[in-house]
Formats: sequence, structure tokens, C-alpha cells
Amino acid sequence: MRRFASRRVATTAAIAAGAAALIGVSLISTPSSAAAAPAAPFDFNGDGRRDLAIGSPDAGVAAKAGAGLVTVVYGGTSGPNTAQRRVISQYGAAVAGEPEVGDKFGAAVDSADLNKDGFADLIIGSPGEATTNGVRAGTVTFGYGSATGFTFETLHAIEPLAEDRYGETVTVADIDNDGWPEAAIGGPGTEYIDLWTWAPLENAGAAAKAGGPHAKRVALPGNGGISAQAVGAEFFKIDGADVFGDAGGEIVALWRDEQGTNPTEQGHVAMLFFDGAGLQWTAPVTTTGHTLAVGNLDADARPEVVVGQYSNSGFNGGQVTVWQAGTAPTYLTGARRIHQDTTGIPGAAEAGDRFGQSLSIGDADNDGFGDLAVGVPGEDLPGGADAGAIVFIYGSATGPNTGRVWAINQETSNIPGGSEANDRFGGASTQLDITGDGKTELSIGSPGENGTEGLVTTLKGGLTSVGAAAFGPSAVGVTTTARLGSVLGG
Ligand SMILES: [Ca+2]
Ligand SMILES: [Ca+2]
Ligand SMILES: [Ca+2]
Ligand SMILES: [Ca+2]
Repeated sequence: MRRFASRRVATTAAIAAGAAALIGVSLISTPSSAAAAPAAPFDFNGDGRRDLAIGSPDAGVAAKAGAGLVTVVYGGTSGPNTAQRRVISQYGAAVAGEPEVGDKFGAAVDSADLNKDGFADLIIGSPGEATTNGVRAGTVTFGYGSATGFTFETLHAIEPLAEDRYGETVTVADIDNDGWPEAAIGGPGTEYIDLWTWAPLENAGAAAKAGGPHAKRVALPGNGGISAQAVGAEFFKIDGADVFGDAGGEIVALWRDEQGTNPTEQGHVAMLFFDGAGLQWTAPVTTTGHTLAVGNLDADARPEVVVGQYSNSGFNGGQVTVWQAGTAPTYLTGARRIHQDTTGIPGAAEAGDRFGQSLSIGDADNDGFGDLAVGVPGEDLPGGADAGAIVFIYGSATGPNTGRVWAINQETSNIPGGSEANDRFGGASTQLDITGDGKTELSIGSPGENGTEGLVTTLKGGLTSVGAAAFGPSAVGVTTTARLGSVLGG
């Protein structure tokens, strides 16, 4: 595990810093257009249909292995429209920097209309990017949407350090409920989150709301005997949602520190919130887990927090834990665990299934209850080992309804392709209303399809396999090393 003696000083200094650190392209700000109605997340061209943002951090670009790229496929009336797309990388002049081996551009993607101009903006993490501070310090690129494409701005952490891997996890939430979303950026070598916003939290209510992005650093909370400075995350995930049900958003953080009693599994979940005067953390809950999703599975006032633990050491084959929003100090309660030996869940729990490696929440049938897609990319099928599957669990008034579950794989009728060894169908998923009809489509990544090519499969809202479609890298003009579907924004 890494430990940086300089971390304490750097973190303290950075909290006092407020200026955006810029590299490459010039700052872009459009305060005059801020009167437009904000676009929904992932609607980059503002046409009312969500668009797919697909990260390919392992893709080679300009002969640089693992430089990474992002493919945006715009939404159409019948699903993703592969004829209308943008391929984004550091090759060329549009995005600052150059493709370099291991940049991992696209390792994380998320979206919000950060500048409120009516077009959703794209947040892209490049955790492998070297900066003047060292290797794998990491950067984040904002792509500002428009009717015709994107303009880009690349930023790094306030005080980046080697091995921070800044940008390996990104999310959005309007944490101070002022109508301006905050973009939150973290990395597994950090003990902090940077919040980037057009409206500084300190200026709540002030007239000067534009002119960003501005950054503010927030240290992770200490936990028990572990000081905040000693928290060195082996991994780090963040997701934003209004877990408190009070209109302002919270940022849920899941991280694993290096001093737990079981270092390979010990992790923590805590939520960052704004109390009107400043940022606060809830008391961390100790947990195991590696993946995170937040969404409202029971249509009450507050979303659920779902953590996936896909290793074998907690429950053989993996499991997910669903928490209800609760009261102080942790604000989480009623942990419910679901795995493949749970009654109603298809399949059987087997070592290496990786149940919970990916999680997404949408509302496929538009009944108000969020629906949970659990990736099982290590599931063996007649077509081969690690062919992979999705277990789709509909929501209900009591949360995930294990009596209404659908197992989806490439042996399911109407699903394109066939299940083959190492396809890893379900390695990622996202649920977005791509067609604009109110029902979310389920898009599934198979990063191991045809070796390094990968595949993205989209099922129409409902949910139904009828009319399901899939595309690989050649259909969207990207390299056959893309492992398309490794990362799906949403
Ligand atoms: Ca769109
Ligand atoms: Ca925008
Ligand atoms: Ca805000
Ligand atoms: Ca539903």
C-alpha cells in the first residue's frame, strides 16, 4: 500500500486554495447563456434524449496502449444512433495533452449541465495521466455539450501528487441546492474529493454565480482510530443523489483504507452533505464492497445506497448490500444482502461469478420504482466460462423485488451475439432514457467480446429483449483494442 509522508502538508495547503488549476486549453465560460433551462444529464445535444458515453480506458490511441478514449453515441427514437457519434481522445487539438501509454482517458465518465446552458456536459477522468507532479497524478476533462459537439477543458487536482490517480472516480450532485451541479472528482491514491462548480459554495445566494469552474477540496472523514490523513484508499468510488430527501444532493463515498483489521476487505461508506453553512460528513459505516450505485428503488422520499462486493471473501460469488436512508449519525439503515443463493435470484452463487461487479439503477417500466441491474460478468454459461450475465431486479414499494427478476445474457432470445468464454457480458451497465419515452433503456457492456473489441448491447425500455441491438467498435469508428463497454456513463 502506498503512503505519502507529504500528504498532510499538501492536503492542508490545498484546502486553503481555491483557484482552478488549468493546463492546456483556455478557460471557457459562458455566463451570458446561463438563463437557458439546464439539460438533463447525458443529453449532450439538448434534444431530450439521453446519450451514451462509453469509456474505453484500455484503448490504444496513436499506437499508445491504454491511452484511452471516450465514445459518445447520441440517443435516437429507437435507441442509440451509431451514425451520430463523437469519438473523444487526446489525439488532435480539441483535447489538451497527448495520448500516452497508460493515460486511461475515459476510466470514469459522468454528466450534468455544469454551466446550465441547456446542453449536458461530459466529465472524463484520466487517472493515468502524468503531470509535473509525477506519474499517475491524473487529470479530469470537461466536455461542454452543444447542438453540434463538444468543446473541452482539462484540469487537474488542486495539489496533484504522483499516484493520486485523480479522476478514477467522478460524479455529480447539487450539494448546496443552488441549481448549479457540482462535479466531484476523486482517486484511489487521494484522501480527498474536489468539487468543481460554477457557483462557489461559499457564495451561496450571491449574484456572481458564473465564471467557473471553481474548485474546493474536501478531505475524507477519519474513521475510528484512523486519522483522515492516514486514509490511503486502495480504491475509491463516489456517486451523487439526494439520499436525505431534502432537495440538496449528497455525495456518497465508498473507500477502502489500509489500516482495517482485514486490509483486503475493510471499507467505509459515508455521505458528504451541505448543512447550509458548510460541508459535513456522516459517520462512516464499515463495510465490504467495491462498487456503488444510488437510486430510489422503493419510490419513497429517499434513495437507497447499493454497494456491490464481487470478491469471494464476503459471500462466495459476490453479493450486493442495499441500505435504506436512515437517521444520524450514519444516515443508513436496514442493510439487506442479495446474492445468487437468495430466493428468487436466478443462478447459483459460484466462486468467481463477480455478482455486483457492475451496478446501475433506472426505471425500465416507468412505474416510479427504480430497477436494479446487477452485473455478473464472471457467470459461466453453456457458451463458455465468464460469458457473463445481468440479473435485473425490478423495484417495488418495499425495494428490490426478488420475486420479479430477469436474468439476461447472450443466450437470451433476441439478445444479439452468442455467449462465449470471456465475453464478460455485464462488466458494466447503465440505464438511461435514450429514446425519450420516459422508460429507461438498459445498456450492457461486454468488454471481452471478440478479444479486445468489446460490445455494447441496448435493451428497449419495459424491459424487453425484443428489438435489442448491439454495436462493436467498428460500428462507431474506434479501434479494435477499445474493449467497448468497459465503462458506461450513468
Ligand atoms: Ca441527446
Ligand atoms: Ca452545458
Ligand atoms: Ca451547487
Ligand atoms: Ca421500475
